Amino acid sequence: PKRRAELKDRIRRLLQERNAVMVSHYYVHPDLQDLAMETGGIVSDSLEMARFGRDHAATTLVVSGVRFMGETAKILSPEKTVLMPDLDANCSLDLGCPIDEFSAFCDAHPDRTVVVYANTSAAVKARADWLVTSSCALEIVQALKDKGHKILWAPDKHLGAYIQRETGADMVMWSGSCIVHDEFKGFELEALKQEHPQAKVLVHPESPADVIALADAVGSTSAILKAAREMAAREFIVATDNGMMHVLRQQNPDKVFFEAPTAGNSATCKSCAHCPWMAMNGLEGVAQVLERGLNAIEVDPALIPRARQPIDRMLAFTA
Ligand code: CIZ
Ligand code: SF4
Repeated sequence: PKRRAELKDRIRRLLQERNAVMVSHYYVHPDLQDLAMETGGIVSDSLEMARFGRDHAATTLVVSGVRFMGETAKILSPEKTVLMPDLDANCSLDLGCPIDEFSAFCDAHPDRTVVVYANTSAAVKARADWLVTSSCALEIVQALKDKGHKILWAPDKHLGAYIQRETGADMVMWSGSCIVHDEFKGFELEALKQEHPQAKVLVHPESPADVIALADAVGSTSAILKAAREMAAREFIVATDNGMMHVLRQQNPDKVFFEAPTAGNSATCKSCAHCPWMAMNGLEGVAQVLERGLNAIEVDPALIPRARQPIDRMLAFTA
């Protein structure tokens, strides 16, 4: 605890010295969430992280999250220094959608509007017409469908299938998944619901269809937070990364939150639903990168103007 307090003090001082601000995702360690809030930064989903980073006056952004979040920040603010605690923090959706294969997929469907999830590389974004996150994907695809567009969707197959069911849009899909949300299990969730019959079930749409089917509310991290605040229930079962439990409990001290079951979730393993890449972010890493200016995210300058187009469209749509 002493070491933790020292690290936090050092980070506070370094943020000031470096004219830097912290931008943390809901799935990283609670220390990094709390420190971001205390020091004038933000804890949020990737959409709001991107907007905040773009609009903030700091010249250095410290992005605690995964690689695509740092890259998006850099694409929106090439003049800022974007530091990440660990450059190896990646994402199975990004890794599962390499640009060469994705480009060939786009070439095979030239008549379709290309909509990609934020969890992708800068090169994939540079092939896209629209970027979406889970908090705006449904509205954006609905708007495109209403204008007569046929969609090419990548990379998350569960989120894509959910959006297709909800909007009826004509979509061809890449077959990626999130290793965290893909592990939630419908059968076990049904059993947990029976143990807690009053509990409302909140599900992130990167989860499999049989898990989504059991939900009382389906949506992005921000939608899950809103549902937890607004629903009258006292108990909730939550199917998303358990990093979210911190802010859920902070915002709702009188309510009880259970983690939805994953394959490995048992009496001995209560916290399986946690992204191993998000977990690579820590106080030590933040202090080190600020101290030494390490781990600056670089994006090929030749890609930036094109990769920025779909991001700007999304930010304008959701403004
Ligand atoms: O699962 C993720 O990485 C999420 C929820 C990203 C985001 O858009 O905040
Ligand atoms: Fe990627 Fe899933 Fe980790 Fe999010 S939780 S960064 S989607 S692997």
